[in-house]
Amino acid sequence: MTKNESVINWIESVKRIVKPDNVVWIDGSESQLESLRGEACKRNEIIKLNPEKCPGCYLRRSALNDVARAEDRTFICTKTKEEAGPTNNWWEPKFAYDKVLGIAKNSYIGKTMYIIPYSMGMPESKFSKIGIELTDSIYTVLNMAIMTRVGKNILEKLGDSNDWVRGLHCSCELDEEKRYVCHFPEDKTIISVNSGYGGNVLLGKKCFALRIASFLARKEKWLAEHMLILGVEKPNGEVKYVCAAFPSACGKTNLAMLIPPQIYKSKGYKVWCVGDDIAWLRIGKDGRLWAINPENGFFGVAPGTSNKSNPNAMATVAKNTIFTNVVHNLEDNTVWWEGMDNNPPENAVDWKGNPWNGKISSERGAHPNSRFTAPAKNCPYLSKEFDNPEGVPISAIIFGGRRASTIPLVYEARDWNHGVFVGSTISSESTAASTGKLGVLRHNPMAMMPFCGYNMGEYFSHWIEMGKLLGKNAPKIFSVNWFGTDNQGNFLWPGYGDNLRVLEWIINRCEGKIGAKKTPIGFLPYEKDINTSGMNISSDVLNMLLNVDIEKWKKEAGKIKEFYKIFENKLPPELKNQLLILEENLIK
Ligand code: GTP
Ligand code: SPV
Ligand code: MN
Repeated sequence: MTKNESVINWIESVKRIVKPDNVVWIDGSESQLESLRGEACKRNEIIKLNPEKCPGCYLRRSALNDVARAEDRTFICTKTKEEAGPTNNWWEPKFAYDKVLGIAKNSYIGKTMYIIPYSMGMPESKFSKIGIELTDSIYTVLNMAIMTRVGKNILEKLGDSNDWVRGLHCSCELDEEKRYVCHFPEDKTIISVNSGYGGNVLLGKKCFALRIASFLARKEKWLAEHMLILGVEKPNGEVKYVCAAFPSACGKTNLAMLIPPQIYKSKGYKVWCVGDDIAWLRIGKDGRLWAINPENGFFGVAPGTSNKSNPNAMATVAKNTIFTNVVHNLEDNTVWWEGMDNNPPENAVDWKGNPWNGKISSERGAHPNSRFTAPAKNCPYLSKEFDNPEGVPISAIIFGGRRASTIPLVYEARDWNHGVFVGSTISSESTAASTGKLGVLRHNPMAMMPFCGYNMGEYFSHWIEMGKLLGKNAPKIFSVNWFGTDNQGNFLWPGYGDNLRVLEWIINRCEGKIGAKKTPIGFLPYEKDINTSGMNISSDVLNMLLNVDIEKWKKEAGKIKEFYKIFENKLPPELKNQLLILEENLIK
């Protein structure tokens, strides 16, 4: 497939370690993928679903212990610990190579090595980057073929260059105790052993497009971020693009695929999806910030996705989609998950592979982190700029998390550095997207805590530096929180489509069309500027959503101060200063 010596030599060196029986190059053709699907079905690795009701769709049940990213087993292996920083697990590279290659040794005996050449970003784009993943899992091949641009043409584009990211995935025994995801950013290499779960093994996604890419982005002066990208089309046809960083399972896919409420629809508003998870942002020739989505598909949370909450996502998963760890409805060989509708199947198999009757079972049928892998082009509202090699110009950056209280529905940062402060102080309740306890409030700066490939203190400095480079072209920065609750734990804000009302306020602010209330934490909306028409929300509730509770914020500032300590002398002075400003504002 290629004469590239760096590629050939690396593959040969890995073959000597893992010892595959066969080697298959993935050429990107539909015929090859179709024969792999057939083979995986024969081996019971995937199940072909009803070809009439879900054409081209498959179901996968993972090992019971392998359902989410393993953050405590994910390592950044840089020469020094300081380079990885206080928020990453660190291993010395030689130690890490010995450890994981020791586990990988001989693990392909009796198996086939699949070689996947892929591009993150449009192959034609100068922003894109190439990777090659070796895997022993057809499920991984099929997912990568949806999530990235895969095939022969990528090798042609690579030519004899040595500039590509090496990825090795070994399923091994799926032994939790020997599960490791190791990144060697200095060698542009990723090695993942003993897992089959998305973020641990689709090496183009979090491992490359965030951890390795963020490491490169600092050097090359751009940003690799855990962000959705969307365009709001106004009635006059003008489209404004924003990107938003929320932690895992906090609403990126849903916001990216937002369907406007009726009163907006009838005026002619549309929302276009450019990406739902990752953005690569660069300063364009015109000095503005431009974003591409390096992915080619969606790896989305299934539970809660319904024709009511996200009809766009439902349309996206209607064909050529892989479902992982959802319910198998045996009546008609389709799938189901909690929150899809109020009609769970009776004759079904749950995500664990056990018989399941949704009408009487007290246990859930789909895993809370069950997922769909669907081609981007299935999305009815995919932006026509999705494939634009230049990306889209960004007017606003939004940060958010899952917070029951304290953080208002929306506010605007005073300037770039304040915005970086706001991003660096995101905290969110933990979700099922990673292993560990649920619902624990944790700091997750820029939603990148699990994904930053170097010292996060330096990452903050890089953000400050990007603001200097952008100067007056810097997008405005906002904070949102869809998850505020009342005393009974009910959400105060309906969310989903109604989030467009908040986006409209954000865009109006970017265009300088409306004023805002100056508060100790930043600019908050005047109630009248949030369009609530066609919505059933009381002025009291809106008040609660837009309230800044000074006592709670004093506690928040205390927690930020505590959190910032871990960065020691790497914390940029600009952020220290922003914390001082917040503290002063709160006692004024
Ligand atoms: P990752 O793929 O893990 O990065 O997640 P994500 O950020 O794309 O999250 P996603 O959109 O899949 O949403 C995760 C969960 O949050 C789902 O259960 C949604 O139903 C819920 N959710 C999304 N948007 C909203 C909202 O506006 N309000 C409320 N209350 N819940 C929401
Ligand atoms: C996330 O956890 O943020 C995801 C899913 O988007 S994964 O690809 O597993 O990281
Ligand atoms: Mn994500």
